[in-house]
Amino acid sequence: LPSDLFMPERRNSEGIDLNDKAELQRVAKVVASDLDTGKVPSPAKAGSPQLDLAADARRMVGQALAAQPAWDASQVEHRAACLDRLADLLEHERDALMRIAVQEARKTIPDALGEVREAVDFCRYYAAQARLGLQPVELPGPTGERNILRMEGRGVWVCIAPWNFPLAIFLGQVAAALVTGNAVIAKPAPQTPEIAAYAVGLAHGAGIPEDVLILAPGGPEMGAALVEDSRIAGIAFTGSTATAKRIGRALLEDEERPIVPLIAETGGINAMIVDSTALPEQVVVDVVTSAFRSAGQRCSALRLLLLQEEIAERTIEMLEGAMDTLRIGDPADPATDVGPVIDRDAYDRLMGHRSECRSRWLKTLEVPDEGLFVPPTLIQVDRVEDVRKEWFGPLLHVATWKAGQLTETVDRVNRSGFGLTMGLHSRIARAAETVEQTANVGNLYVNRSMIGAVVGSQPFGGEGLSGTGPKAGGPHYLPRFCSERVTSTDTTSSGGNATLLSLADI
Ligand code: UN1
Repeated sequence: LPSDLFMPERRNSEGIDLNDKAELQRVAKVVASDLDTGKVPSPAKAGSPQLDLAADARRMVGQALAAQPAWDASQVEHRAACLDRLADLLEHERDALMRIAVQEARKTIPDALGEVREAVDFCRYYAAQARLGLQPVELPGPTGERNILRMEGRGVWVCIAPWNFPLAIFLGQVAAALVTGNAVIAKPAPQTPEIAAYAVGLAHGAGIPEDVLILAPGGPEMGAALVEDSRIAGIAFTGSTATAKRIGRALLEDEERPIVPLIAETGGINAMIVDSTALPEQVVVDVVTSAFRSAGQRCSALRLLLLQEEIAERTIEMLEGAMDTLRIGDPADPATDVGPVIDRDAYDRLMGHRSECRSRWLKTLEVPDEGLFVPPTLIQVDRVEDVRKEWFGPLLHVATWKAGQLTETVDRVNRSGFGLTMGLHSRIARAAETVEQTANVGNLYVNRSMIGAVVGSQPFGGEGLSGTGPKAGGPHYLPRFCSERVTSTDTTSSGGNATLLSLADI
């Protein structure tokens, strides 16, 4: 991809120059000026009663259906330019967006900054990809006919976003569906409606018609009502595996209904394997970042650390020391490393699991009394198989493996059925090759942290229970939102041209 078309503005793996303390302080001041930082915002209400909801959903789909053909007929360049303008507006509104991300999603300042940057990157990247890949192409071949392949919008897409990337993933899905010529009904997570509303307002300001992008705030009932409408042409969903399966079932249930694509990006039980040749200091930094940054609330985050027996004790000791340096507290304070979790449900679930494992804690931390802070905790487990669920928070399970059992260890991780991210720390090239060949994951990270995939360079998404692909922020994402249409025309003088002429004459 020519770099003048797209270059993420990233200075490290997440684009945040964390050493630029002055910039972080400046941003934090702006963010804090409008925050009542002591208060925990209450989650948004689910919305109107069920009946109105179904009618609302139908009305929105109808509205979008009516608007989509004109949008699809507009030039790719026009739609891409809208995304570029949206990226400019997001940058212009960065401080306001960060403020909402801190308040509503409880993001730390560096995470809120990363959130806006990633949203900008998605818009610019998909604009660039659309300009490159959505033009009609003539396909060569021996047929003696002219064959034109066109990529067109499919119709109305429903995009359902998670609360953990309420701007970046929300807009990433929406931008991809829009630039490919679809109308979109965008349903944010019920925990994060405000940042979505702000973003949709900016998108309209960037020239995307209001009927082409419609915001549908609400809870699971709203999602279900939209999915049930057989007129929709596709669903892009990021969230839990269970919900993705429910959506898939709903889409296939009705005999009469057209078969439409579901793009799902779901969870994982992400493991990092560390062998005895790994550089201990780097391992510690990367484990702490991968497991505890964003309070562990990323689907890419590390859940299961697998240490080669020989180095287990020493690594755990170092990790315990490193955990003591984590600052847990108010997300609006730029010095904070770990903020609260998203809501009471998440808190109760995580604290329940943590209590059940009490006898196996290797290390846990003190947290502020008020607010939904889950103490970052290291939990010892005997076997890979002991972690059976994705625990979406700052709880890290640790097990050991024996020298000579690298392939078997990867196989055991694979058998969970999830396949999102995996990490490897090793200085042995052969080990990296083995893991690369054996791991059934979408994103493998070698000798680095497991979070912070960069749009355009590190397309993100999993296998198996972790999702359907294609990878977000990668070169194969946009085509999945399109219908491919091929027109084959006989161009010989005795063939189709003559027929077309005489038809035109009639
Ligand atoms: C998610 O948490 O839903 O690599 C995805 C990362 C992010 C993607 C996480 N860019 O950490």
